[in-house]
Amino acid sequence: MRLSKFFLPLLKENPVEAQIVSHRLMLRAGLIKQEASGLYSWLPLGLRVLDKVETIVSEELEKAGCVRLLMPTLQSTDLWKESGRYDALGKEMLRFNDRHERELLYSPTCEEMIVNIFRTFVKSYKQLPLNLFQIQWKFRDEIRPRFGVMRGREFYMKDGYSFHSSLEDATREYANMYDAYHAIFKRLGLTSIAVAADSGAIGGNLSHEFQVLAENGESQVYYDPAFDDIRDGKLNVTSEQMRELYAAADELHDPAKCPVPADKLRTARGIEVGHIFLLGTKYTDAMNVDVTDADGKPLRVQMGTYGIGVSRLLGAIIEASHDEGGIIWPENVAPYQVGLINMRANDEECTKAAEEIYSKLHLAGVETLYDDTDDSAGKKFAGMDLIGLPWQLVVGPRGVKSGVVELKNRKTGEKVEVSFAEAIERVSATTPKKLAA
Ligand code: P5A
Repeated sequence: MRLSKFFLPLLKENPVEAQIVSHRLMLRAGLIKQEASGLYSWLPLGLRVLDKVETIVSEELEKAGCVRLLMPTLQSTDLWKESGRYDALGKEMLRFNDRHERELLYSPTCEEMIVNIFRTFVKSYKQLPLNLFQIQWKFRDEIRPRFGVMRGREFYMKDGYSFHSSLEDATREYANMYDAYHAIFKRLGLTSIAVAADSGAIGGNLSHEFQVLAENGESQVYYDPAFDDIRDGKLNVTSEQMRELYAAADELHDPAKCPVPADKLRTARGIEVGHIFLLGTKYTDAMNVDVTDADGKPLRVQMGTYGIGVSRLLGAIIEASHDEGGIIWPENVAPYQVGLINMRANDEECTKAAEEIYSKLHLAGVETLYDDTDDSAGKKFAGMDLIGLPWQLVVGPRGVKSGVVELKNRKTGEKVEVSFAEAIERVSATTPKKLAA
């Protein structure tokens, strides 16, 4: 993409309304624009990252055996009256009437709708287990939207729902999702800790929040120091061993029952990027959902539900990966892999070299943002640092004469002078490959 043709409104000044670094950087780097409290437009650069996060979440879930579908953002309130949750979400749930005076709501979550889809089509235990998910906009009229996309009113959520013929099988799937979530967050460049949590208005008897530790997190978490060693690569544990380690959200932490001695216990702030729930029969009881068992008798269906804050993840990734200059995108979610800077757009030799490198990067399948504008070098460098692409490739008049360009790694700051061919080779070597189907 040529910057001269792109739409990248960067802000020079720190926006006053942004209290935390990720919100500030998302506004300054032209990723989002606030439209009203808790409502954001996704500008082209932000949308590219959102798409990449969505793709990774979707690929990993399909790998773990889940099947994707899509439900509408609006639904009738009838099903919520049936489930008994019509009043449970109170003012967080946005309700309104259509032209026929039928009451609708903007989905804050979709347990009722998916259960209704399930009972329409699935009649036999032989069709189980089934794990369906969507990635769709949700609306919750949060009392205090803040920190940009971190706590929005409209936000993008991955919501998954699984159906089982026994509680034992639902518990197995809960563990499967627990592992899939760790894999997802790892691929996004994040380390997550799963903490025992309260299941709130969603319900069920067992739930875990996936927390990414960050100073600006809204949650307080308590955990075994072993998690720090796992994060730092000093300790390797199996998924079963990890699930045995103590980790609890604020509301469930009980010092009297905590097996980790007080002087060893770690506490930190965290961003809740995911939340899984073992539901049991809460919704299938309320909505009367059975399948037939092997003897043709009715069998009550067991469920689990699994959420990921897809839009919130962008805030979490930036909180975990930035410096004074701006964002540092992990390769897997970077909107482009390389920023190609033509230092002298009015110099014929320079432009010829930059154009040639641009087309070779394109042929090599490397997503490139090519700054072909006639802005000053200083502005170009600051802009590239701010938007945080993994690599910067600088084409200047001096280097072009001797056939070299400067390759800068955004994360380490390391700069090397290399031939055109080597620069292209190095950048394409780190370009994320698509997951094999
Ligand atoms: C699980 C999927 C649920 O809604 N039902 C369907 C269950 N869980 S949850 O914990 O309430 O939400 C899932 C994840 O969504 C993100 N999230 C938010 N992101 C941005 N702004 C918000 N206001 C917001 N509310 C929830 C969180 O990451 C949460 O874990």
